[in-house]
Amino acid sequence: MATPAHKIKLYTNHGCPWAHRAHIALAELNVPFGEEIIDLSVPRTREYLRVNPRGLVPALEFDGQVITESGIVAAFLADAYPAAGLAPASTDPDGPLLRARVAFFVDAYFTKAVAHVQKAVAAYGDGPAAQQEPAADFVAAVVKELEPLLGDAAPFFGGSTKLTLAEVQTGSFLLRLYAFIKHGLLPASVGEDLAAKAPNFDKWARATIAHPSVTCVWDEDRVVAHAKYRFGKK
Ligand SMILES: N[C@@H](CCC(=O)N[C@@H](CS)C(=O)NCC(=O)O)C(=O)O
Repeated sequence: MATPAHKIKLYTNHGCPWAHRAHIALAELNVPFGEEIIDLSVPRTREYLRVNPRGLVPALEFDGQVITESGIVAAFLADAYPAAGLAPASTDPDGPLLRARVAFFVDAYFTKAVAHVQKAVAAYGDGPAAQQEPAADFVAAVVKELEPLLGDAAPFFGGSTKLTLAEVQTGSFLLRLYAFIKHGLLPASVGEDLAAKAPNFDKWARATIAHPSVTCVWDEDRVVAHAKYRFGKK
């Protein structure tokens, strides 16, 4: 479908993990694109609401067509540029099954695990004791739901040597997870327990967050400082 001639513009904010998904996909596609940074600290302009009536980032303009919702944007880009190999075509012999496996993995991370991390980080200002239960629930969810889906043939999903939609969709959240452990926003036990009880996940996640396409718009100091300000003791 796609040729390098497509006109692509991303409405984004580099601090947003959802918009970050689109950046990871675009970095892997290695296609030129324009970007407009949307200031999320003020009401959206009328111009932006015309592009995306929901007012959120990301929004992708592709040859004048607007696509929103980060998961849909990422999947669209993977489909529009099949040669980049982010996802097999659904017409490939194994395509439907591989796509279903990736979709299930991403769904499991976001429906079973992420809420526990968010709860633990939100309890940062209440001290380590308040973080213990949600932190342990997160590790338990990873052990039960994610670890069995990852072989030890990392680095990337399904033993792939290059990023797939699984890493595109989770990478920005994994960056935050490991940065928050490193900077004390999450208990150190989360890192220790992941390494001990979910070694495949830990290996896969560490490979993912080291990938240059995943770190493309990542500003660790800024994200950590913002989280400490937002969730620290008031
Ligand atoms: N489900 C959306 C979530 C996007 C989202 O929540 N973006 C936030 C920034 S991280 C946003 O635009 N917030 C602006 C607002 O709520 O006014 C997606 O995946 O694209």
